[in-house]
Amino acid sequence: MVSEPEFQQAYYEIVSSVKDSTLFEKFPQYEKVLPVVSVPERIIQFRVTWENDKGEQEVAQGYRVQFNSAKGPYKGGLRFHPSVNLSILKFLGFEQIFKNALTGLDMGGGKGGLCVDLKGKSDNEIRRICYAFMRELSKHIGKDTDVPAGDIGVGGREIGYLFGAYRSYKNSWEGVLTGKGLNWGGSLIRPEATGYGLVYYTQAMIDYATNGKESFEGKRVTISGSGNVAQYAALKVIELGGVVVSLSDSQGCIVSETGITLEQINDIAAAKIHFKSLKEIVGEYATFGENKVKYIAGARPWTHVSDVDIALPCATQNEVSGDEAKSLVASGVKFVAEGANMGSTPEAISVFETARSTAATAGDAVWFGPPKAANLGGVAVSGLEMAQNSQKVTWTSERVDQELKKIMINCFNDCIQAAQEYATEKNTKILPSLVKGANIASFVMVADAMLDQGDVF
Ligand code: NDP
Ligand code: 8G0
Repeated sequence: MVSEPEFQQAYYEIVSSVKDSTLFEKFPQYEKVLPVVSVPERIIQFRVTWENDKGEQEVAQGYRVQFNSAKGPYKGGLRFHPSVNLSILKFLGFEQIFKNALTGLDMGGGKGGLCVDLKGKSDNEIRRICYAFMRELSKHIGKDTDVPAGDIGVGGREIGYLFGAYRSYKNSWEGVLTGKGLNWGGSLIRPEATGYGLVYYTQAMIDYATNGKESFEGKRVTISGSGNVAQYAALKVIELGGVVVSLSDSQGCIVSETGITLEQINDIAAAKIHFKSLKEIVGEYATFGENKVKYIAGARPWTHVSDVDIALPCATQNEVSGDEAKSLVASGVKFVAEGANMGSTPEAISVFETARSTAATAGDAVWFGPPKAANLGGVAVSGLEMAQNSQKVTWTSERVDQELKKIMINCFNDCIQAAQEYATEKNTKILPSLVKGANIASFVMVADAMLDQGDVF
């Protein structure tokens, strides 16, 4: 029986990459790391209860998975969503260990959340939920122990309430959360970082595959999601001359042949804070009257777009099936990079990886950028926020953006190097596997820290 399907999916992906390489043959000591790294150091599970606006008590299950601290304090977001359960948080926490290692900064891995639907809740209810959640979580975190941030359902507003609660319960103003407001300890570019970083990583892929001959200019890009990651990825694509042909939410998707505009994306960002659906937004905002888009209820964009060059899944896990991946390949996609964690199913990854490894030339190949590399810009700038907090300084947006670009390019190069050194595939002369490269490079970094410190013996 598969009791934790999402966690097992994430674990199996790493195991198959490292086992299907020469790593254990060259360095047998690494094999002992697998069973140890797969067990979280600690899981905290707790009751969260608050009063709703009608004066009734509500209750939900809260969690923090403190997965691995060999490389630094536990670091990773908090997800507030009705789908939250231990399997999902263990998969996210496990991914986070390896992703954080690839940033090159000193961060361990963790993830937490609350099984709740904030949609339709008033601002007062959201504040009471955040305070109630932090009443217990504050006992287990700290700036040198565990530093949470947002994730699905937890944005700037929620981070504000969570930080206020922590400060009040602990009588301490410290860098215990990232994604903070700019006038109370936040970093410039943190809201933009995941989406921008995803585009910088994809740019590195395009650059490598085309020998610097092509860029985002003129490329047609299909994006899913319409939250933090999707919005800033879309804005950066437009800035670089690309055309955003789709976005989506949990209810449906919008498709535009001529391109979703910057003004439309700004309207979506403003409306999403108030939990509006894309269907409502398209019907209510003037920018959608001027530039018509097609709304498709209950659909993901992948099978509704044509002539696309790039796909950026930015909503949630397992949102690209094997058949949808085939459809994307058939419509011309050459680059796929994941803003969402585990956006593609194993079947979809296999479609993309096969379209790379069996291609005759780089021009015919499809190249897949896995989430633990392609979306690490968010947590990387969280790491830079922690660094600024501990030095009590604020960097300019230009400096943070420069650092972000450097981190994304270093990570890309680490993935290429590890794939070329350890992957057993014969056909790496076309394009190396970034899935294998990211998994092997990050596994070695985490394994070395665990072996050095006696976590594995
Ligand atoms: P947001 O809450 O801002 O946006 C989430 C988006 O995904 C919304 O459009 C939402 O639709 C949609 N969505 C959520 N759940 C589902 C579902 N079950 N089915 C279909 N659509 C869904 O979250 P983020 O943009 O921050 O996160 C998106 C992804 O990126 C997640 O996988 C997250 O883990 C990952 N990520 C985020 C980082 C960050 O810095 N924020 C960093 C790295 C990865 P609706 O509006 O209808 O709710
Ligand atoms: O900043 C963070 O720690 C954070 C927040 C949300 C998501 C992620 C991620 O890397 O998935 C990290």
